[in-house]
Formats: sequence, structure tokens, C-alpha cells
Amino acid sequence: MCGIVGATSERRISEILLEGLKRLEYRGYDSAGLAVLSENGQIESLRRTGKVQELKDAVGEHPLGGTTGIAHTRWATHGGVTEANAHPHISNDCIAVVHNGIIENHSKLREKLRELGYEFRSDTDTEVICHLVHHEKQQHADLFDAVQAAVKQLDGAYGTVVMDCQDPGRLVVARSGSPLVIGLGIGENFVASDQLALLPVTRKFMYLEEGDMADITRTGVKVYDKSGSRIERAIHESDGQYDAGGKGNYRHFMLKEIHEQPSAVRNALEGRLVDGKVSGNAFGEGSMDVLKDIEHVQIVACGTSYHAGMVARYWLEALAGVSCNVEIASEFRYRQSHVHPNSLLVTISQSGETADTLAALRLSKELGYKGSLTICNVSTSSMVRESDLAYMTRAGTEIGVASTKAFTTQLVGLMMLVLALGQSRGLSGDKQQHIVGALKALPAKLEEALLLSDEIEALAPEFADKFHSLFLGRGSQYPIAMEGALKLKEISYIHAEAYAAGELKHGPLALIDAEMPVIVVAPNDELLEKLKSNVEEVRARGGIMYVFADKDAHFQGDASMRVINVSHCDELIAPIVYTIPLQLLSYFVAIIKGTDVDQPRNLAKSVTVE
Ligand code: HGA
Repeated sequence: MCGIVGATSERRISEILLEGLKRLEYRGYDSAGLAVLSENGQIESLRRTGKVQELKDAVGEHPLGGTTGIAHTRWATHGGVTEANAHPHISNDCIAVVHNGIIENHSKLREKLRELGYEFRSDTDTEVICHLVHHEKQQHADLFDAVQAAVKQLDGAYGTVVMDCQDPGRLVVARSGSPLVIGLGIGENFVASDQLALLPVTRKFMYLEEGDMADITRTGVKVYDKSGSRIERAIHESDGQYDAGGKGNYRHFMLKEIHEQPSAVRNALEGRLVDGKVSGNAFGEGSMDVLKDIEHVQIVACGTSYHAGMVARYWLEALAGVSCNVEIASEFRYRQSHVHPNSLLVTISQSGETADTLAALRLSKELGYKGSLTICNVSTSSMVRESDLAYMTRAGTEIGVASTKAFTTQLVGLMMLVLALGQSRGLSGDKQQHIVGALKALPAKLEEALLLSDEIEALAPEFADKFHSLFLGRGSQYPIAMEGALKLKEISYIHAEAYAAGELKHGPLALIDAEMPVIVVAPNDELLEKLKSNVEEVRARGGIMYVFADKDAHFQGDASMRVINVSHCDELIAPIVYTIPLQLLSYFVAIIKGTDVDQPRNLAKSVTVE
């Protein structure tokens, strides 16, 4: 999603802003822009559709000399992808604004501002902010007061940074529903939507809370909470471990991240399994006191994280004996749900900023849950800060928009939750040992699964001219089929659907022909024989299948069925292991199709708008 970078310094800042935008590119965007305040008090701005490199080239041709500035990568929500809609937006050549989020009452405000004589040059909701601040400046001499008066009139979500030509060396920022972090330097200060943008210039960060505003100058930062009172926010030192670095020898971040999964899972396990049990600290101090009374789990998530939650439902009910519901966050937050007694709300999110999931977490506080737990990859995120308990996935920064290592480490976290809840609910010692043993074996099993890479790459051309595909699985592999389908559509743009294989005969069987590949996930589990019958249903109708199967499942390949043998693994961890070949399949198909693997069209990482 959109990215924000702002800086005020004694040195020229256009390079810092552009580097910051480059580092936020992975989030997905469609246009980019920056505005700087030059020494003679003029705002100079450049905007381009397309990649940050095009903006960089433009700055190369028209160097910008300012020492205070703001920059943005836009992922359009209101108004098409045009230069005029790219941020920053500027009112009367003086008030420049970048904004992440959605202003819901923009039409009303636009009408009001038009009546006041403001001319609109874009179709964005954002443009109302700069005119509103400009208007408020006529009533409030100070920029901070004007921004405060303006944001009070906004409904919706915003992370916004405002620069004023009459107030050089100052940035005023406001956060409500869209994250902002302040970077502290020596004689210079910064702001961004993600600390990753600022790691080349500082390691000291201050995270704004909901409703906070901040007044940033070269020499200091003043933060005010939602009531307008001055407040000190803690300063965090980053050790840079979330600096993703480069792609190494890999062609894409996604491929690098697929291959990082054995080590990511090792990190996720380290120190958390002690004496055959899950350590209480895995979910934060005092977590066992909350978990011991839990009788029901409500999981809320979006996209890939939702699939992780769906796998966990199979595990939680079968192993820990805890009932579990899983729901998409954008549905959960807008319906009236029934809260079971002693329920735990579990949110799952790579970034911890996913707007719908975060809103669901906030809503849950009014609904009477016993507690909240987040399974998350970013320790400084809103979800980690606002949840009672947190399990950090420790996957390291994930840059590819299509999630890979975040998903498999989420599954590890969810299996640990099964253990933690099972421990207080009479899960037998033998079963605990079994789960712990399976988890410990997981990194090696993932390494074996990665060895299928060449075989999968060789069959990818068979998908190149296909328009549709169907993924099938049963039991805890059904969500893995869904995840495989999501990966394929995300990065290769081939339409992919997933079905629980037992549902075939209730409709999708009508789609089967030789033009639609059917991908089957077939570990050697108790549902294997049922799955084999479903495979025969497809074969009988002339379908072409690609079956990822355990050797001992004894599938015989033939003209209508390619069998890719996945090395044998414990049934408990099979959903995690079988994820790897499906990720590789989508990756190699995308390569053949020549799509933008790390930043697929129309998509964004860290979905901070609803
Ligand atoms: N609504 C604004 C900003 C969109 C955004 O935050 N995307 O992530 C626009 O459409 O320009």
C-alpha cells in the first residue's frame, strides 16, 4: 500500500526521500511523488506514474535542493492512476500533503471547500486535506493548530504529513488508522509509514499511537495524544534485523523468501520448546494465565493469514479439544457476532497493520473476549502493541507481496498455540511429545520439499497458456489448496479456485476438461482413500491432474496425471510441508508468464486501507 517518507534536515533531502520510497516499493504502488521546500520558501514538486525509478530520473533531470520535504508512493483508492492524482497534493502553492488511507467524507468536504473558492486538481479524497489545512490556516496562525482543526473534520483513516511554505524546517503529522513512525536523527528528523524506509538514516524510532499528532523540526519532536495533551512516546532502538537487504543471488525476493523458510521456521521454534512443552514466554509474559481458561478460539484474519487460521481450526479442535471459528476480518468487523464464554480472539497478520484485522481487534475489546492474541511478524506493529498476547513469527522482513515465509511461520505459531491450549486441557504427554517431535523435524522436511524445485520448474510451461485452474485438498489440506490457488492467481494472474475435494460433485465437476489443470494435494493421511475417489471423478471426465503426493500414497502417473512425490512427513506438519511445492509452482508459472513477481499488478503488501 501507499508509502510515506518525510524529512527535515540541514542537508538536501531529495536523495533520502527517494531512497526511502525505493525501500517501500515492495508494498505495491502505482505512482510516486515528492515535494521539497527550497531555500527561497518555494515548494517544488515532481510526480510520476509508474516506478520510483521514473521519479528518480525526473529528479536527476530537475535536481531539487530543499532541506525539508515529503514523498509518497500511491496505491490508488480514489481516482485513477494519473500524475494529477499522485501525491503530494498542494493547496495554493503553499500547503503540501501526503496521505495514506481513505477520507470517507471527502465528497462533503470537497463541496464545502469549493464553495469557499478552492479549485480541485485531482480526483483523490486526499486533496481535501491540503485545502482544508490551507483554509484552517486563515483562522489559526500556527500550522499545528491548523492541521489539528483540519483532521478533526476528517472521517475515515489517515496517516498524513503536512508541509507549509511559510514554516520552513517543520512537518506536522497526524495518525488515525494508518501507521506512522518518527525517525530521530542528529540535527535532523524524519517520518515514514514504515521504519524500513528510514534505516539508512537512523536506528532510533518513535511509534505514533492512534489519534497522535506530532510537530517535527530539525531539532526536536513533540507528540500530542488524541486529547491534544503533550505526551512522551518511547524511543526504540532498531538493530536493523528487519532490514531486508537485497535479493542475494535470487532472481526475486519471493524466491529468496521461499528458500528462507527452513531457517525462518528454525528461528520461530528457537527457545520456545522446552522439556517437550511450549514455553510460556512464546506468547508473552503471563500468557499461560490467560490461556489456561480459554474454551473457545475466534480467529480473524485476511488473505494468506486467513488460510493459516483455517488450518489451525482443524488442529485446535482435533488436538487441543477447543472449539474454533475462523472468519475473514472484513466480514467479522461489520456483523454482530456471538461471543462464546471464555473466548480468545486470535488475529493473524504479517505486518500487524492490516486495516480490517486491526479494526476487528479493536472491536473485540468491546465484545467481552477473555483476551486477545496476535500472531504477527512485526514486533513494533499496532496489533502487537494492542493485543494482550503476541506470538512473533520471527520470519524476518518479507518483501514479496505474495506471502510465503510469513505463512509457514504463522502455522508454526498456531501449532504452538495448540500445544499451549492443549497443555492446560489434558493433552496427553505422548501427544505433546508427538507434536513437539513433528515441529522439530519441520525445518529438515522443508529443505527436502525445496529439492522439488527443478521438477516443478520443468512442468510450469504446461500452465503458461491456461486461463483457469482448480486446486483440491481435504481436511487440513483444503486451506493449503486455497493458499496454493491464491498464490497462483496473485502472481501469475491465472484464475485459480480451490475446493474441498468432497465438494467436487456439488458443482465444480462441470468445469472439468483438458484445458483446466487440476492440482491435488495428497499427503498420506486418513482421508487419502476418499481423495483418491475424487481424483477418479476428475479422471473419468477427462481432467488433467498434477498430484503432489506422498510416495506411500501410491499414485500412478499417466497421460492424464503427473505425480510429484513429496518426501514423507508426519501428518501433523504436512500442511506446512505441502505449501512449499505450491509456492514453487506459482513462482515458476509466473516466471514463464513474465509477470512482476514481487510486485504483482493491483496488489499491495501490508493492506492498510479497508
Ligand atoms: N486515498 C488516497 C490514498 C490511498 C492509499 O492510502 N493507498 O494505500 C488515494 O487514493 O490517493
